[in-house]
Amino acid sequence: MRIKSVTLHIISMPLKKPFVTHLQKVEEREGIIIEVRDKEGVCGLGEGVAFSTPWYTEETVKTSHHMLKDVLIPLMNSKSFHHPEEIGKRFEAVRGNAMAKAALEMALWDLYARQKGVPLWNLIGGTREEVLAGAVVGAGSIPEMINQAEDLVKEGYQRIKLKISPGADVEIVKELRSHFPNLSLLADANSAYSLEDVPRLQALDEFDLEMIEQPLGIDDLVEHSLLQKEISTPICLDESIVTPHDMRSAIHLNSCGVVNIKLGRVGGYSSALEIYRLCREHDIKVWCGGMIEFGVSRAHNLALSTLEGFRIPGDISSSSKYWEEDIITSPIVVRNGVVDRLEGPGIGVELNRKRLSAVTQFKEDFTLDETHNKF
Ligand code: OSB
Ligand code: MG
Repeated sequence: MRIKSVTLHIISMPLKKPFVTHLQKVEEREGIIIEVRDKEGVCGLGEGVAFSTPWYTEETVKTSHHMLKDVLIPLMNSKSFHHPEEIGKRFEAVRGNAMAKAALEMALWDLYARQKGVPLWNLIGGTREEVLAGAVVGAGSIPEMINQAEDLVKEGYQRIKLKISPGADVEIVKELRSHFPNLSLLADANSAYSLEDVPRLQALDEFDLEMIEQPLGIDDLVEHSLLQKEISTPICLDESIVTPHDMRSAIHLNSCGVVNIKLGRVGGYSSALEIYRLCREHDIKVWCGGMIEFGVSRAHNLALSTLEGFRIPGDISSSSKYWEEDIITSPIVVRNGVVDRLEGPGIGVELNRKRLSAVTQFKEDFTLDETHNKF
């Protein structure tokens, strides 16, 4: 089985309303949609989730495009491979650039599952029929955040994540908790704090947050371990966990009790599955993180979240949370805080070609040397 071509679409779509964190206000989402096609015309889909600017990680849409075009797609020409796991391994020869790697690797997993005629969740060993979904409230004034949370709770979400930062934290969490005494709440700081803020973070302990996500810096595995000794709220790592090696270090240091796994951040399925296995072995809880993504990445998130260990609702929202119209033919819909797993082959969604071309800014086709790239 051979890959015949790869098509890359750079797209851009406005969000229904801006998504605000202390680092960035996202109003327009650029992204990369990848199609990998075999000789029979079977097509696997992937999505690059880097942002336009490097506020969340160091990657951008432009660096991902460069890596895909000049490094990763050409790498597929050089040797035959039999399973998408091997692609993950081959990409280890390239430093960093997890989101670019993930975009292509996801598409190859999807293609492999479609060729076998099975859902991708089945191929990776998923068992959950329903995926647990939660939604995120961006930073804003307290009344704005309460309103957003009320709307989301009305829509059926049973877990709400609040974006916080120093000075926009204790009051917010206190007010939201008193408004929603029984709601599952967590706070995501996107690395806004340092160890000097321990008293402020301790002040959050009384509000019964499920966890606090990435309070400290990306490289702060040691500092997170020190912080966890000072606060009772479990620490969940996001930005700090990029590789299985990071995960091993975090386990060794007791830096967290929870990890949010994002396919893009960790470089795709091979790495995500290894991080998942490590967490299972060491009793670290996991859930699936979100990236304000389009339907292709949402469908991949659903596949990943069918794994037995994904017992905490993820940042998995309906396509309609951010988009007037998604780029897939059947948008993702969350009902009563769950989404049914998708039963079609691969990730179980198809591109809405009309919508895709309406939002495409740039498109590029790569024809591969079929004599070499054999599965
Ligand atoms: O830190 O989890 C994060 C969105 C973009 C970049 C980083 C993060 C987020 C979210 C999830 O919080 C938003 C979503 O996809 O619903
Ligand atoms: Mg986060």
